[in-house]
Amino acid sequence: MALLTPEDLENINKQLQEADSSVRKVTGLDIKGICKDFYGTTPCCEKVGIVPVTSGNGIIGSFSASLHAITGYFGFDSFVTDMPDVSGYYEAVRNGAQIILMADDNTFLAHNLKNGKIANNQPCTGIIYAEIASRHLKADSKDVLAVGLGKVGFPGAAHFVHKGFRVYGYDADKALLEKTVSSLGIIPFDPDNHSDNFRKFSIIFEATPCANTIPESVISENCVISTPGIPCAISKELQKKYGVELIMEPLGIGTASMLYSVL
Ligand code: NAD
Ligand code: 2YG
Ligand code: MG
Repeated sequence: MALLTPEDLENINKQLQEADSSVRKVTGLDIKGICKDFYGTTPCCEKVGIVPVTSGNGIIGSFSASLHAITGYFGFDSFVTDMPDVSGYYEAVRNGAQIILMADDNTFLAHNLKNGKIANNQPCTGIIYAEIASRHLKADSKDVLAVGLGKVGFPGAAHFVHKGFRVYGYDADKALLEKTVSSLGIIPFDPDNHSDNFRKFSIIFEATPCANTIPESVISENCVISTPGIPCAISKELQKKYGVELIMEPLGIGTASMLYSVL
């Protein structure tokens, strides 16, 4: 399980602004615009209560503060509770929170107490990164390479399939790849094995906890790499060499997806 670190969350506002500008360049809409269009919701006055959680590996420095900054960035009124855990939950509800945001090591949730809707970060992240990539205005086809088919990657790959894309998928876990090929009907594709169906892609979606998972040979000039996976799937050198438009941000895009999905 790969947990966020305070270093990942440094300058979260700047990271969000940069991600927003890449999303705009690729799709013509900003992150808010995509969420609004995709979920068909708009925030009005929902107050968000952010509850720090101490269980497992404990509180991640600046996690709650980053969520506070992110919710503010997307126009939500939010507060972080003084107390963590159950006392913090009680405090959030008593202080008028309509939506609760909280995470332990395994689950990061958004729960709208008014309408009962609940969201999990992993599928919401996979789906929104796939949705952004699917809107690549200059894509040369509806073919996409999906690398990493786990808790974030699977729902992302499924979203592309649902939108009518031809999905080439890869996961280092062969059993998982086989299972996904049969459940989603995607095409198995090994980026490191130059077999018959080897080719380049103008849309790549990546959701692994590893670096350098996208070899140079699959990258088209000016392709979009939409990747929630941390650390980055591709080196700065390759990004520059191929004019890659990178959509990558550690927490905010996925959180926006969760929030809009529970409105
Ligand atoms: P997971 O463990 O469920 O899935 C990761 C998958 O990647 C696994 O199936 C694994 O076999 C595969 N994998 C590992 N190395 C690979 C390689 N070299 N090539 C191909 N596949 C490989 O993890 P997850 O919950 O899906 O999270 C994936 C990543 O996304 C993590 O880095 C996590 O921290 C990150 N994440 C980011 C955000 C965000 O907002 N940016 C949100 C949630 C998760
Ligand atoms: O309240 C806290 O400070 C901690 N209990 C938060 C723990 C979050 C753990 N989860 C992760 O680090 C991520 N894999 C999921 C967060 C989504 C964005 N990457
Ligand atoms: Mg994110």
